Parts: sequence; structure tokens; C-alpha cells
Amino acid sequence: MAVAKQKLSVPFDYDKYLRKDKLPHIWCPGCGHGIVLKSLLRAIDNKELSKDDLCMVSGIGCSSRTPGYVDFNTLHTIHGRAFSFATGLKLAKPSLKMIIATGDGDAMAIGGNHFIHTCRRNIDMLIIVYSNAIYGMTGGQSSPTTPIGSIATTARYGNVEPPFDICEMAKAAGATFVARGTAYHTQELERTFTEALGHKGTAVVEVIDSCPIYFGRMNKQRGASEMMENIEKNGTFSVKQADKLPDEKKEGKLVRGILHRVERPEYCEQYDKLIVAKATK
Ligand SMILES: Cc1ncc(C[n+]2csc(CCOP(=O)(O)OP(=O)(O)O)c2C)c(N)n1
Repeated sequence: MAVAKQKLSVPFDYDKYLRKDKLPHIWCPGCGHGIVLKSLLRAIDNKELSKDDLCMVSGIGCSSRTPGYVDFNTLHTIHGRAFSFATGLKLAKPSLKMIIATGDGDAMAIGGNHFIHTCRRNIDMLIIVYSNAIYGMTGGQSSPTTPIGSIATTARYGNVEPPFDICEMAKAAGATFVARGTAYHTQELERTFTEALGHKGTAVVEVIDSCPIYFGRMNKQRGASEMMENIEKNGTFSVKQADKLPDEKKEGKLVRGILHRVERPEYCEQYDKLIVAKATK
């Protein structure tokens, strides 16, 4: 499924969505997390969502610091548990548009179980997984998305654990919208977020992101721009390109775009129906 083209709003006033008193942010020079946030803010603007109706929840990690910088309702919780806090909030106030900011470690390791059950329930929320293949905040331990052979502080001779495919995991667990973007393809990412924000149910967007300070330095990717170029040249291709390429050319690369989109009853709505049915009995 190709991501629908739409007019991109340029120039853009990011300040209206930021808590400027919380800046400067903690992200290292060259980190891709800020780029992801910019695409998200533009998508929020495209959807004309009110700041008061938005709620961003996170766990722990560099990516999980995102809610601190945005002027929405926000909650910075505990490692791997953003999904549980967000589920509680959404059930208490279903009108909120929930956005989860989580890392590949936060979502796939300590929060893995919570992630899959959120997808299974199809509760209405956008889950953004900042996928930088490393535990950034704690100094570069291997994560469930670290590629085989990559160096991490916990894999000094190279990682031997096969990485998870986050999108396949989300789809298998029952997420009804699954997409992948990158911190390099920013306009495409904006369009993907715009589509995801319009979806009713669990929407998972994995964003291939870069951590030059920990992943890059240990893996001889010398700078932030080199890491970005690697995402562009060696890492991914679009769903459109994928249709035309033979399997051997796709080996080891990731597909970008909307990978899965289906309709299924949403959790809060099902719950509300039950309450009404019980009350009228
Ligand atoms: C219960 C618990 N275990 C471990 C930690 C330490 N810890 C903090 S952040 C983090 C990993 C974050 O990695 P990721 O989610 O990939 O986010 P990134 O920092 O790369 O954006 C860990 C292990 C913690 N805070 N709480």
C-alpha cells in the first residue's frame, strides 16, 4: 500500500507545539529522535488535532523523553509500561488521541509483552517505535533490534541474537495499521504519521532511526550524516519499489510504507457497548 501524497505544509511553526521552557533537549548531536518528532508535529498539524485532545505517553529511554518537549497532555512513565498507562488513560477518557513514544528496547524488550497485548486488543492509539537498534540512554547495550554482527557494550565481539522485525511482530499480534518509515525520509514519514493518526485502532509505526554516539561509534559508522546515508543507500526500499524487485535484491533490507491496514472493532468501543448492554438489561 502506497502512502497517499498530500500537500506538505512548509514553512512550519514547530514552536506552537513545543514546551520551549523544557529546551534544550537531551538528545545527542546527530540523534534522529528530533527528526522523528518534527515529522510527527507536522502530521498532527495536517490532521488539525487540538493539543488539548492529544495525550503522549512514554516509557524510559532517550526516545521516551519526547513527551517532555511537547505541549500536549503528557505522561513519562516507567520502562516498558507506556502501553499500560496509555490503556488506562484511554479507557478513562476515550476522546483522547493517544500517542506512545517508545524505543526498540522499551517496546520490544522490557515492554514486549505489553506491546503485543495492546496490539491484540486493538485499542485506539498510535505507537511510534524509535528504532535505533541500541539502548541509547544507558550507553549502548544491544537491543532486540540490533543486527547480527553489530557491536554493542553487551556484544563486544558482535551480536549473535537474531533481531525482531517490529512490523511483523505488530501485525502478528493484531495491530490494525502497521507501517515503517525512517528518520531520513522525513516527508514520507510525515505522510505515514498523518495516515496513522487517522486510523481507528492500534497503529504501529516503526521508524528506522540513528544513534551515532553509541551505535555509530561502536560500529565504525563515523558520523550522523554517514548513518543517515546508510539508511538511504543500504537499508530500506519503499513498498512501490518492493513490488518490482526480485527477492534476492530485498535480502536483509526493510520495506518502508504502510505494510498492513485492516478494520477491526476497537477495544474502548467494544467496552462501551458492553457497559450500555449491561446497564439496559
Ligand atoms: C526496570 C528498568 N530496567 C532498566 C532500566 C534502564 N534503562 C533505561 S532506558 C533503557 C533502554 C532504552 O533503550 P530504548 O528503549 O531502545 O530507547 P533509546 O534510549 O535508544 O531511545 C534501559 C535499559 C530502567 N530505567 N528501568
